Amino acid sequence: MKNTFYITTPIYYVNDVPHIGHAYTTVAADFVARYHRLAGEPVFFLTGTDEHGQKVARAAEEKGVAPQEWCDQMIPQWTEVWNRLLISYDDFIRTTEDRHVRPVQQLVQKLFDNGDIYLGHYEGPYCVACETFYQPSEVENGLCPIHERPVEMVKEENYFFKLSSYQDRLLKLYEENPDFVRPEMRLNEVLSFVKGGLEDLSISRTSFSWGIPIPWDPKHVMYVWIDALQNYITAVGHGSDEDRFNSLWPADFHFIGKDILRHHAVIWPAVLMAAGIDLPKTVFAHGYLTVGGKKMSKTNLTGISPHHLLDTFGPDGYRYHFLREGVFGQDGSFSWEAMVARFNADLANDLGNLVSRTLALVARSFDGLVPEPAEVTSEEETLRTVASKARDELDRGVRSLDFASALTAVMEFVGETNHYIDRAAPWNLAKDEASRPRLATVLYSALEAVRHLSILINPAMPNASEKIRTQLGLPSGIGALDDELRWGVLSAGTRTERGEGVFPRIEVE
Ligand code: ME8
Repeated sequence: MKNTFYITTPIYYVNDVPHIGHAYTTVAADFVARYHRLAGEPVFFLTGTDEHGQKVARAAEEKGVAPQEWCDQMIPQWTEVWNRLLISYDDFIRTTEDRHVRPVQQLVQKLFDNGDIYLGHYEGPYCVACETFYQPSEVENGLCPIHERPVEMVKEENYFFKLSSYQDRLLKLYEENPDFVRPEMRLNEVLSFVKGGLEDLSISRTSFSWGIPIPWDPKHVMYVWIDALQNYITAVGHGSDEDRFNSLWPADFHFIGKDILRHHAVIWPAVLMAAGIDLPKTVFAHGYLTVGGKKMSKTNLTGISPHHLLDTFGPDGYRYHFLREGVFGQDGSFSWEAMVARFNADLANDLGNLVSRTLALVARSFDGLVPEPAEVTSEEETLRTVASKARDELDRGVRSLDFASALTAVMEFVGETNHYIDRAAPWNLAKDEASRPRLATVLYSALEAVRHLSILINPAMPNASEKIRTQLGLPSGIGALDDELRWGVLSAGTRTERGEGVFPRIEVE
């Protein structure tokens, strides 16, 4: 029985190092994975690398190294970025691993034995940058519709998968499960593509050898996508550990960019149908990060390195920006200026300042010890209501993949807490001994709000969450949400620590 929330990113080509487009998908998936874990659900979060095919083989050739060696050299550059971005993947699959190769061969053999694969001739345009066959009608002026680079003409003997015979079953799938492809705009694209008629898919190549051999005819290597898509099942035990597979599959979400929608929404379900395997629940295709109005990509020399942004914004500022900016699903343009402005406004001025001023007030008036609150007023009641609304909105936002709303709600809670402190003016209360009980209540409530925030920001900003919790004198780690998000968990007498600012302002030269 499946009991685990299973989410995936694409497995990225290792022809080059990661850029902020790859990180966009991966950060989004990590945010969702971390939220579900925080909510107490078992989670399996998979990422990895796509290592076969012409694109990778050519990159290796240009550098004069063998393809496997090239892949091995690239891996640390990918994992380093994921580590810096605090990506909490549970597994990292590489398609050159034996645990992937063997089950892939078995599955393809099964499709061949069942009569879903036949030998034929392919002739047509192919884009190596996206490793995709196109219809001549899709190619304008000899250029790939995605990469706008020249396609190559391929003419060879290939094995074909009978994709065309799945057309009706696919249409029935989209009709019966409108959530199979999201957002709706992408579903409509897929529907019109499939209704336009499906051609059988060439699934092998003979003109180069960097791929998984076709088991019954090893002069052919598998078309890289037929191999790559199966990572989602081989990583969780398909073909090696059926009990494990049944406890994890089907995936709840495949997060992808819209460039690889057809592969995931058409080819993948058809292959699974042919193999008699359950289908994933949802393929979510987000839009492009654009630079200067075009899809940012290494191929077009507009790639921006995550390291560059991490050096300035740190992992929390980085993650927050891409989760909060724009609507997940649509295209969004990247700009350095917007990133600095949002960091300074939301994180340095609002959240960072809330934490540091609250702790400064507690240090000054109570020697850094959490005060015992006295009587509460409607002001504190309101703050509690805002806290619980933020929790609900975060939950709703993450589950519906509306990340901007989820984080807006959390930031509104930050703003409300700042207003609460401004209205209560603890700096005035501190001047008068008779106001001490009121001062204790106000600072206790501010600390409780900050403690709640340390939990609510955790999936988006894990390091900042941990830093704030340390400053509040809390032990590391967050327990069951229902217990943690009760008001009044912070014990009076706990020693707080004024550490360095959580989000120092970024000064623009
Ligand atoms: O396609 N904006 O790998 P890939 C947003 N190996 N996201 C972007 C982006 C951009 N400008 N550029 C890239 C492959 N991405 C295959 C996948 S899966 C079985 C095989 C992200 O290295 C986005 O998720 O070209 C996109 O789908 C993916 O990187 C493509 O990565």
